[in-house]
Amino acid sequence: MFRFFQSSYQKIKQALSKTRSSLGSRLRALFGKPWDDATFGSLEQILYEADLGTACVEDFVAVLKKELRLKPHADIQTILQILHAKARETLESPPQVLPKTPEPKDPLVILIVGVNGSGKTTSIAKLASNFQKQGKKVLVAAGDTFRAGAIDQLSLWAEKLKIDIVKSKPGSDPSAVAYDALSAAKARNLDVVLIDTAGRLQNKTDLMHELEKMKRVCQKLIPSSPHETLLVLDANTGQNALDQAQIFHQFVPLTGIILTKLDGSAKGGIILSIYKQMGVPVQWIGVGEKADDLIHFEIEPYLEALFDLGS
Ligand SMILES: Nc1nc2c(ncn2[C@@H]2O[C@H](COP(=O)(O)OP(=O)(O)OP(=O)(O)O)[C@@H](O)[C@H]2O)c(=O)[nH]1
Ligand SMILES: [Mg+2]
Repeated sequence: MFRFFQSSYQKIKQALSKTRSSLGSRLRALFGKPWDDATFGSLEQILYEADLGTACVEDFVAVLKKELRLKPHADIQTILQILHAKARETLESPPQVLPKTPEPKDPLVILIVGVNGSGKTTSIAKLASNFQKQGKKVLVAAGDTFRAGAIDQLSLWAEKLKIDIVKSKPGSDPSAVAYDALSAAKARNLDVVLIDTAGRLQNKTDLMHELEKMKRVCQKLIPSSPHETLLVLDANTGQNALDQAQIFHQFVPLTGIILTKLDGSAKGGIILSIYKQMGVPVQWIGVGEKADDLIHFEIEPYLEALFDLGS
C-alpha cells in the first residue's frame, strides 16, 4: 500500500514536471532577489502563464501582499508555502456536485463528455483498464455514432483489453446505444459502464441537448445514473477550458474532470483555476496514449509539484 501510494505520489509529480519547472523556477527567480511593488505585477504574469486563471491569480497576489507586509523578510521557501497553503484551502473546499453511488444491483455508470479530440475515447480505455485491474467487470458503450471511425476505435480498445462493448451503426441515436449498454450491463451483472460520446463544441446547443437526452434515457433504466459525468479536457486548451467546463456543466452536471495530455503541457495550473471557479475536481490525469497512462489525482503531490516544494 505504501509502495503504491509512493509511486502514485511520484507519478503525479512527474506528470507536473513541466509546470513545476516553469512555475517553480520562475517564482524562485522572482522572489530570489529583493522585491517591490513591481514584483507583484510580474507575479501576476507568471501565475497567468501557468493557467491559474483570474480568480486564483487575484487571490494569490492578495494573500501574498498581505502576508509579506507582516513578514517583509520572508525567504522564498516561506513565500512558496504561503501560496501552497492558499491553493490547498481552495482545493479542499467541498465540490459542487457529488458523484452518486449505484444501488448494489446496478452497475456504476460513467458518462464521458468533451470537445473534439480532447481524449475521451482513449480515457475510456484507460479507465476501463483501471477498473479491470481492480477486478471489476466493465462494459464500454460506443456512444459516438457521429464521427466516422469512432466505433471502430473503441472496438479496437475493447478487443485489446478484452472487455464487453455495445455498439450500433454509424449515424444511429447515441441515446439508444446508452440504453442498450445499460440493459446489457444489468442483464450480465456487470460492475461498470463507460459511455463514450461524440466530441462537441460547447456552443453547439443542439448537441449539448443531445447529451441531456442521453442522460435522461440512462435514467429510464437506472434512475440514479449516470453516477458520474466526467469532462475530458486537454491540458493545452488554456483558459477556454473554463468556458468548456462551465457550459458542459449547465447541461450535464459534472462530477469530475479528466485532464489529458499533461505529458506535453506546462499548464497544470488549470486544475486549480477550474476548481476555484466551479468546484469541479480533476479526478484523473492523462499522461500518454497507452492504457496505463492515467494517474489518479491527489492534492498534495500536485501542490508540491506546482510550487516546486519538497523532494
Ligand atoms: N500525449 C497524450 N496523448 C493523448 C492523451 N490522451 C489522448 N491522447 C491522444 O489524443 C488523440 C485524441 O484522442 P481520442 O481519445 O481519440 O480523443 P476523443 O476526445 O475521443 O476525440 P473525438 O472522439 O474525435 O472527439 C489521440 O491521438 C490520443 O492518442 C494523453 O493523456 N497524452
Ligand atoms: Mg472519441
